[in-house]
Amino acid sequence: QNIHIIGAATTFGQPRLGVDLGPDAIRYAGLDKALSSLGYTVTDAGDIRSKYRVNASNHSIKNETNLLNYREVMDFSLELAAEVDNTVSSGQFPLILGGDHSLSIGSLAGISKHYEDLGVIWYDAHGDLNDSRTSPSGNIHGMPLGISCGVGDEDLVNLYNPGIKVKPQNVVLIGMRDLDEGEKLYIKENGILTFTMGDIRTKGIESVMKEALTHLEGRTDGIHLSVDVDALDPLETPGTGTPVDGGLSLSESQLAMEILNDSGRITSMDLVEVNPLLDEKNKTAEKAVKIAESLFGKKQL
Ligand code: DIR
Ligand code: MN
Ligand code: MN
Ligand code: MN
Repeated sequence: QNIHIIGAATTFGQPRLGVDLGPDAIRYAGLDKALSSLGYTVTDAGDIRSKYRVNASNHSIKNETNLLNYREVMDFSLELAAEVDNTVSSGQFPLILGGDHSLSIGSLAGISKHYEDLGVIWYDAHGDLNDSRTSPSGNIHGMPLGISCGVGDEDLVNLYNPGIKVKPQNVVLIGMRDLDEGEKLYIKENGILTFTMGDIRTKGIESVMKEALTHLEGRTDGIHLSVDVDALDPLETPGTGTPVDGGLSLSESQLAMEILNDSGRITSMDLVEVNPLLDEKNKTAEKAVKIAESLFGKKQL
């Protein structure tokens, strides 16, 4: 299958500048070559880049000052959704490089058009299930999964194609170690299958990934994988805006990706929150490439 890379060069979902350079950092770390040598045809759409400037004053805010850069995120998401939609229509695998995690609003809006029951595996330290009422920060990168499940601002929820993009029962959270109170409540009320770092330490990553796949078996007709590099420990991936100690190792993450590859059920992927301005010699982008390689079939020795 053809892999179509889409650079989602956005930074408006959070305040740390430089995450919009993530797609190029991952390219420089050798993504195209790594995937080509696994036998794929790789094409690259280049970057979708916001028409708004990051250093402009008076960025848009909506709903009691708690949806920061609302207009910027909205416009970007629409553009990304269309590109992702076209990619799926043409039978290619969309690999979306970020950019902050608000980009998943757009990627899920584009992808979900093609599935009745899209599954989502959210590999992250965070749940990204906030809405404008529960968010402690107003940063939209803490909200994309909630928005895709139909919670929060109506215009963001109904962006690109009206309605809920993902059913909460089709979501699996992996790597959680920094959940806000509102997110915990949402997870509980909706019975979202959640694997915290504590669960991963107890059960092991292999059995966690198998449980995740078993949960999505039968009920989903495609699975979108969203990897936030802050799922990994900051010792592995320091170049990211909201690092949280006590994360996954590279090797565990590679094994997790290998298991997903073996299942043959992943139909699209985001690889997000790589910020080269916070990194040590592009180390984080190099880890991102290794994660993609494992997802596309490379085995650890
Ligand atoms: C926090 C941080 N839960 C928020 N979220 C992050 O602002 O909503 N997501 N960093 O990746
Ligand atoms: Mn294209
Ligand atoms: Mn995230
Ligand atoms: Mn995160």
